[in-house]
Amino acid sequence: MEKKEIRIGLIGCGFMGRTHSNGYKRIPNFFPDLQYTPVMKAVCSRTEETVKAFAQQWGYESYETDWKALIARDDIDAVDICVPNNMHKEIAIAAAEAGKMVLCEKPLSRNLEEGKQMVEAVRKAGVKNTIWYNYRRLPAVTLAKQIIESGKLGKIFHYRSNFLQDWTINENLPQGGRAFWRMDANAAGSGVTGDLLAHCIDLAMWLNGGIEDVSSVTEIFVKQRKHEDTGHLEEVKIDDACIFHCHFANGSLGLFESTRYARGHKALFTFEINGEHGSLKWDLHDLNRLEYFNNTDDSNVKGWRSIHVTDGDQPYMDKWWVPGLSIGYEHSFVHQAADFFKSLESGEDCHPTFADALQTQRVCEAVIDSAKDRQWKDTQVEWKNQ
Ligand code: SOE
Repeated sequence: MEKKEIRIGLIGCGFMGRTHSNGYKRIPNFFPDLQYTPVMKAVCSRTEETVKAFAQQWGYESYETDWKALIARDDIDAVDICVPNNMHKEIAIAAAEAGKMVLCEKPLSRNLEEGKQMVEAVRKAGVKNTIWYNYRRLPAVTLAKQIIESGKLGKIFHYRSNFLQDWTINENLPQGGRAFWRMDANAAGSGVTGDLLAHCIDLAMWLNGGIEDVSSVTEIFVKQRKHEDTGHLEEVKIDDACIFHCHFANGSLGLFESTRYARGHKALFTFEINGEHGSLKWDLHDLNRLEYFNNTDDSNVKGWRSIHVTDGDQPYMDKWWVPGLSIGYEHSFVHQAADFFKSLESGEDCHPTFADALQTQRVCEAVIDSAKDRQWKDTQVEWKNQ
């Protein structure tokens, strides 16, 4: 079969640049039936030495040091944005205006206003777009979605989710710069809300529908940190920790917590959903397992079952090894890339689109506002199971 090539221009060569590049590289090997295939045409980063080395290491044909030059190239079909959040808007809008498809690392933007402009730009240009909320594409998480959609859990009462880390406890850690931009409000927009809770919220709404209103508290534990750009001690303005509760449109209650101060936890992303007939729970540290309690089981064998989601008839797993053999974090990006190319075949959207991710942005903004004003906030979310 003659493949249609999609020439990728990646902007940013940090941690996320690597995850996305790995995603593209695995496509021809593990998704050989796709009609579309990526060509790793160019990568862009400001420092020539860094970007040149990245291009060689990951197999990009060329490199640029100015993202505008990359977008201007005729031999780029899709722009993939892997830079800090404060650059998402400008690059995404320029790429869309140049008629390129746009893939963008999460979160969509620093805030709702920027997100709205990005959504409008891709809508106006009519270009394909997606946001890399990668955890949707882990087989165990996709299986959870299938079980929930089958109605087996019945009426949903509760949804709870955590994302716990501990990497910023050290008060001598700076803010800003290449390594610590996630701690700089100007670069990131928010702290754990946009960085970690955004994942929890994206999954929560995908699995359990729209979030209507929120009430939250946030905390900044270390009030001042040296800024890498200025060298001065500056006020910390990102949320170090955030807890919120909410109402879902389906009548269930939600409870969410995220922090970078949970000593011992590196990336403990979890969710649990409780329905009338059953419950599901999942955790990133054991990402191939889905725990399922089915209240309709015979009473003498009723209990939590631990499903090792590695069989060929479970989501995505027919593409990998043989039943029982695990896959990892990086595969979620391979799956997202594959789903993107598949969506080019079908002409359907590759969810979450920018418009879907804007709904997550609405919740994030309401969470931040609620903590600031110490009041419940409506989210204005419009969710149609994206
Ligand atoms: C933060 O440490 C971080 O890398 C997030 O930015 C990612 O989105 C998350 O998947 C893992 O943690």
